[in-house]
Amino acid sequence: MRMKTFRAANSTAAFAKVKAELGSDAVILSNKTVTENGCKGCEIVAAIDADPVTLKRSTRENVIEDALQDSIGWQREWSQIKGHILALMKPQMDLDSLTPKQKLALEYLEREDVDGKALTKVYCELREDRDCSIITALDSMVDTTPFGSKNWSGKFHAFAGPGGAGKTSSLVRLALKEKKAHPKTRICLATADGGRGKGRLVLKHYAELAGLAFREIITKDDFILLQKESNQFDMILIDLPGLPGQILLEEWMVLYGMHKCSDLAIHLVLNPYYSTAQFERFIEKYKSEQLASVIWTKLDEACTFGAILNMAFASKLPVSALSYGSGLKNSIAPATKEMIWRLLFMRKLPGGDIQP
Ligand SMILES: Nc1nc2c(ncn2[C@@H]2O[C@H](COP(=O)(O)OP(=O)(O)O)[C@@H](O)[C@H]2O)c(=O)[nH]1
Ligand SMILES: [Mg+2]
Repeated sequence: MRMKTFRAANSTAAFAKVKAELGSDAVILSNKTVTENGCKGCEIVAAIDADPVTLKRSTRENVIEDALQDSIGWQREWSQIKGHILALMKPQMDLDSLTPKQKLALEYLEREDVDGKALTKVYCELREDRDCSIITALDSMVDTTPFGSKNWSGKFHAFAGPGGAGKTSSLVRLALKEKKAHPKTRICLATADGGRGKGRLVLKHYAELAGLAFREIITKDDFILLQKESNQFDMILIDLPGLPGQILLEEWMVLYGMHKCSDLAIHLVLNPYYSTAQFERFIEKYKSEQLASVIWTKLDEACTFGAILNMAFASKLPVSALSYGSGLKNSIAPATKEMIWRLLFMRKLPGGDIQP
């Protein structure tokens, strides 16, 4: 067994070092807060069940062999198989079995980047009933739970997603919206994204301006503390970091002790213009029992909105908010189905603007 101690500014950074050096099979033996030169940080002791002498030499052949055996390779292969199955099914989607109006709607969705899986489902619904409108067919495929204390009774809300997706700004804007609608709500903004600095400062700044509480989560000890004082708050919004390369959301939640919090909903923040392969990767990376909704951002920068339907169908998660601008005001809305239909069929943003 090989054991090593890793230190970094927070658990995310320390865990990224563990993964990079010891790989995915490393076992965490301890994970604690340490103070060095007056600054709090994280120390992880990890071990791997391999003798360094017997570790494979990093030759070009070994690297390629490992890559071929990697699970990502397998995922790609599976994704290709699914692609082939859909390609085989497509000719069987006899559009002429639909009414001209239904056919037009289906062709429109394809142009809007609705993928094969979702299109096949819509086609099957329409074929069943010639009177079935496209909205009726889509209705069972998309769900919304508008973000806000009215619809979300849980206390903890964590915002996850790739770096730059709009997690911090969505969190701040939704907190301010909630505060405006219910001034007495006691809101706490917490950041677990301390490492990079900027997101943390933005959150702290707005918390101070709006008179909201602010907490920093550097290791799991800080989350334990936050849970202990949670009866002071009605809503706790946690900003998660963009997870480095190999780190999965589920393991990150374990690292910070958040996986056991039954009162925690994770909202996945995404932009509609990522590639299909990227979305498939995200579904794997952000898989979690606690995942409760998708927040779509940067709608004002997208030119098609099929991804909203694709993700809703693939993940079965409701959409909770739609963001359509970078400013603080009038740029995010708790999601409703009408908004999604208007986006999908009219390219009309929740604020009323039409996308070219
Ligand atoms: N155009 C546009 N920009 C946005 C939107 N949401 C966030 N942004 C911008 O995207 C950038 C990254 O946002 P941020 O919240 O820091 O992303 P994070 O890394 O996921 O926390 C910032 O410059 C935001 O102002 C949106 O809906 N539309
Ligand atoms: Mg951020």
